[in-house]
Amino acid sequence: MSINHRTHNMRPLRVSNPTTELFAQPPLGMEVADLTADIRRYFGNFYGRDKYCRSSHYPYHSLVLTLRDRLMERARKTRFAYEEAGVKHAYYLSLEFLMGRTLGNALLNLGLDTVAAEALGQLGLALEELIDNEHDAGLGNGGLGRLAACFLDSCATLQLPVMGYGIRYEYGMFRQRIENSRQVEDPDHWLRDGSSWELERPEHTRRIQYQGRTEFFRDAQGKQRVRWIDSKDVLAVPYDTPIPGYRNGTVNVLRLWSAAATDEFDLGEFNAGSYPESVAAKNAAENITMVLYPNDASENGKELRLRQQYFLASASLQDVLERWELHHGIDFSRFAEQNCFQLNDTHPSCAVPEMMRLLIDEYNLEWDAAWQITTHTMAYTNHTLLPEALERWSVHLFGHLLPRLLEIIYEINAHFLTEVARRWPGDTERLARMSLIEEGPVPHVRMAYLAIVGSFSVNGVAALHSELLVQGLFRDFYELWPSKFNNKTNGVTQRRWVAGSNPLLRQLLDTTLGNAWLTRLDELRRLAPHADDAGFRDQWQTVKYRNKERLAKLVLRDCGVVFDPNALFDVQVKRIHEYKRQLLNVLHVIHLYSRLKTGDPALTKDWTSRCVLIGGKAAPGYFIAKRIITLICKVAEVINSDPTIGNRLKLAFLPNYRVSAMEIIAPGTDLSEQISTAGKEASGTGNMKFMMNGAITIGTLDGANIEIREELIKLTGNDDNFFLFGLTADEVEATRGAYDPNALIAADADLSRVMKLLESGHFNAFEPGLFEPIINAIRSPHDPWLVAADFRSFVDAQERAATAYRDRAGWTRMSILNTAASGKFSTDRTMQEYNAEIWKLSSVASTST
Ligand code: 26W
Repeated sequence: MSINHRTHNMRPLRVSNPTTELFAQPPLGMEVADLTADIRRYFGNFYGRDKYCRSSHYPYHSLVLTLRDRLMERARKTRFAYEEAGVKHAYYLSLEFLMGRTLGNALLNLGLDTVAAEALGQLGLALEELIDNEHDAGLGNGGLGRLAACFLDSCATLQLPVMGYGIRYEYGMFRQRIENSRQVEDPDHWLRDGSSWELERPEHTRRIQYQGRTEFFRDAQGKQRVRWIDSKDVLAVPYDTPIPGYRNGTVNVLRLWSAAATDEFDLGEFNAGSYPESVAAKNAAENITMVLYPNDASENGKELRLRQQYFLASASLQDVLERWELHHGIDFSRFAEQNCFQLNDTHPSCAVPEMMRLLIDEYNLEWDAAWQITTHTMAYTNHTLLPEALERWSVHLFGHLLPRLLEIIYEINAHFLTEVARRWPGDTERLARMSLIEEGPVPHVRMAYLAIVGSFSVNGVAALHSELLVQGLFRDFYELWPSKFNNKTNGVTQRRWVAGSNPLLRQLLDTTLGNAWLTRLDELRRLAPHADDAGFRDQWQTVKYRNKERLAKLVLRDCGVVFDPNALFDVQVKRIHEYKRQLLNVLHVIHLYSRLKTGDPALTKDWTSRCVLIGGKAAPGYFIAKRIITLICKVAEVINSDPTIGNRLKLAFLPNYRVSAMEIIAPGTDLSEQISTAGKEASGTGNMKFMMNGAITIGTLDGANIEIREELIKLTGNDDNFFLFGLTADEVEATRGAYDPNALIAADADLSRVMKLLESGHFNAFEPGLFEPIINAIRSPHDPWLVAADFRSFVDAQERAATAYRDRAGWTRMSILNTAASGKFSTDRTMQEYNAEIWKLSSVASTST
């Protein structure tokens, strides 16, 4: 039984005898001469350019195609190796893959970095320039999307059969400009010049259904079945991007789906005599993958977003099921042993009912068999505790767009609630609480509950977060199925976040420790003894200083602010959100400013010069977050233009924070701001990038900060290497209802002075009332983020940091120890845990390196 999909603009390979002869070829050379020959051929013959070509565009694409050839060769070998070994696969389903740039990472992982630099040199080109001109693939909002990208790097490095499935957005995360101290969003048409890394695979096009209705029918065997008819269909065309492991011959695949109209879609309209309308309809179909939604924490309930989610889930499942059918026929008895889907938050959770639909309606399985397979292949990762970020879809919208899926969800719910009732007879409140349908005037489907019920594993992304999930949000489900719940603390890949972004540190680590840390980050532990070696500290400090110069250059170029590399570089970069408390950071900066302005020498005698950098995007509809950006910009203007302040304090807002900016920022940072209200940041991953690069954290006991601090304590036996402050998650909860920020402000002279400055209009001379909403938020007893509550302890921690920085040897020691203790935060460790406890895949060595 094969799924009835039509393939469109497909160019099938119809060779009478498609033997291996067709693709048998000797491996491509990896020497300088091999690269120059290929680059020349692409430049001159494929692109047809010559000595008159002045643009770096063609040399860049010629280099990329030269590398892609080598990646494709390895991707094929890797696929065949997996196939021959007959191993289980995992599929990472994610609406976001925040890949950033690819060139530098591909060269590093292929082991071609020096060879390529030399080859280009011979051709009169500078590799660094080509790397710097590459556009970021910004197909993600923030942490969740970048995590997916780091996961892929680690899976390929660990030689795990893992494939990424996502959406090929035409427009990625918006580009942020600051105009008149306000965020302005520009579209990011990253595909305008095409991406040479990807390969279109039209032969694997899938058909996706929307709308229409369902009907019962009897099949040839007289069995009652359901079909989904009169639907408006859209095609999903896959594009594959190769994901190389670190120098191991393995190349996995990230498959991104792009929407295309079907042929009959417009034909129908055309026959009805409305050609322009038919072309418009075609456009509407292709709109599905046009743009990434830029909300990182609050769901907005837009129909197009649900279309995207189903598009990804359906195309990816069809892809996997059809490949299964090709190799195993329609016997699905071993499917769950061989396949696993990891859902990156609830965004792809349509996969649960879609899997049921495909197995039952398309492959004719019985409900129980289909449910058995579904619940043994799906695993769900939660990335947030914020209630406003939990996805719910109105039943009405859901039923209109995906009628067959809604029926299936109702049936899943009926089976599920029967199980709940058996376990807790008569507990009707619990039934209502746990139902997949939230009742009310506008009933909703609860996507997180759907994901939990449909999965065999549910995990949070840091120890505290996983604990809070089972105590709070998912408590009822934990009582029902305690063994489903587990923790997988996040990580980041050291290949991109140390080796690629911090070449000077890479060099120092290599000469000190050898290069095993590139695949076993725990090796960094061996740095610890060197922290007591003055000569080594000098080398470490020199590396940091050079990286601060590089960062200062970026700040000057993009903010027009001069940062002196001798000052303490204090950095907070992440999405702008109230719970992340950029506001607390600004209040501290205002506090420092007001101290300097008193002119009282007692207050400023041992001053530590400080450069504060803040960067991040606000969701376009998030009013208060945008106003916080304006506050940062306005405070920066006042401070930076005040000659009495001079170099003692600088503040800059970095526009358009993105992956490639972080590659410059993390290595040049001294102090990493991780200051969320405890219990709100699921994990954080920027905190890990900073730590690996030798920054010291100032942070609350939140997310992975807790584990960062624990690793430092384990390594050193003390907690001297982390600037801790703030209420704990328990204390935050206990404060609710009894919070009086105005009393706190009145009782604290420093905070009073800061609020007075803010309220006096000092930072908004020509726009009275501009910061009223912010002032009100701080003074509100309902402020969920408790900014005023943590001010005192934050300022004290900042003072400890400033004092510590004045002792350069001591600070450098702390810096080294932070890098030394960061081994746990490699996604290599994270992926090994997912694999050992959830996926259970075998690693398979590829035949080439
Ligand atoms: C429905 C819109 C939407 C979109 C994205 C809601 C929520 C999200 C994500 C949960 C946002 C996100 O990126 N979360 C972050 O995930 C990281 C990786 O696990 C964590 O390190 C961060 O703490 C978490 O905020």
